[in-house]
Amino acid sequence: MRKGGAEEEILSLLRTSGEKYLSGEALSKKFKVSRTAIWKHIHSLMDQGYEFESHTNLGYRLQSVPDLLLPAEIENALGTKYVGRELYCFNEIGSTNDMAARLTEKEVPEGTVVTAEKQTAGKGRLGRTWFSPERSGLWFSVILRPKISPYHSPKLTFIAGLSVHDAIKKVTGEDAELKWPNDVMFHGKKLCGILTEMKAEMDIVNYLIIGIGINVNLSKNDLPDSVRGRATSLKIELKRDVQRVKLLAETLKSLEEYYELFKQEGPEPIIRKWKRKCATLGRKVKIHSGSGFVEGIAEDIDGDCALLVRLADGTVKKAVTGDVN
Ligand code: BT5
Repeated sequence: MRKGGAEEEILSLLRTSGEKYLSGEALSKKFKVSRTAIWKHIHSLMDQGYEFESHTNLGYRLQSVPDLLLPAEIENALGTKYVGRELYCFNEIGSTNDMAARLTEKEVPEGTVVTAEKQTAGKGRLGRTWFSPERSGLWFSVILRPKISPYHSPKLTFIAGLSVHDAIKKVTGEDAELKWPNDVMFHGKKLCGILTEMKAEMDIVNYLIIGIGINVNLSKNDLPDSVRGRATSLKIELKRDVQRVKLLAETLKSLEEYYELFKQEGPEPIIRKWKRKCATLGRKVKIHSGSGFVEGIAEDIDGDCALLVRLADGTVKKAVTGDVN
């Protein structure tokens, strides 16, 4: 679903006219279509969740907008230069990361964003499932083309984590925590997961897809038993709904800012900031990876975004990826 045409322009005009009614006649003159066509557009917008006051003599007035991931709503809230300026919004899709990968086969601009109200095959790392129920979370992917070697891709996962952290702070006033390597936690439970995928040659990334899943307005029953104990949502924790469109727009804005910072100054400021928000450091951890596990105290994060763990025998082991318990 792409943004489009007369309907969006009618909406935009009604949005800016605030309390003022706009008559069907004035709208039909402005957009050079019949009054019936205007009426149809208004009804189509109502089907999408917009509410209008209509008055026989005065016309239409926009009353409320839905908190849905609609191009017009996202665009209206966006404060970015290029991230999210090209938008693909779906009601239901397998995985936004997979769709983003398909889009890169065409020439899409850097910063293109794919969103979904629901994913039927949301992915975590290593082929795991990411539960993505309808209209309650933010499930989206951002396409970037950094001129970096594949080896540096974890830094983009850090950028995404920080962006989610900052957006949550801005929208709710609350501090989330970052968990190495790819989670955002809230009150000790998983609120958001990040899946960075890429297409690369030996020493250069062709494109990178940052997939972000944030549990915004999910209630406890929206998640299956298998994750309920370890997962949470902003709504569960704050006991109120949080505006998804606003949170998405803020996340994209932070992401663009951190990405620009990364391009100008390299990874150090990102890693430094990430460490300050990190809940993993200083803790006893057990890191599971394909090759077994490492147990010790999480001591630091190095310039490669790897976790440095001090083992019981005093040696330090570098973990590049894995799951922390
Ligand atoms: C992640 O993997 O945390 C990455 C999740 C990325 C999801 C986004 S949504 C938009 C984009 N499109 C996609 O298809 N994916 C990305 P990992 O660290 O492997 O964690 C996966 C594990 O988290 C699962 O095995 C479950 O235990 C748990 N989990 C699944 N759904 C969850 C949810 N909604 N909230 C919290 N935990 C969940």
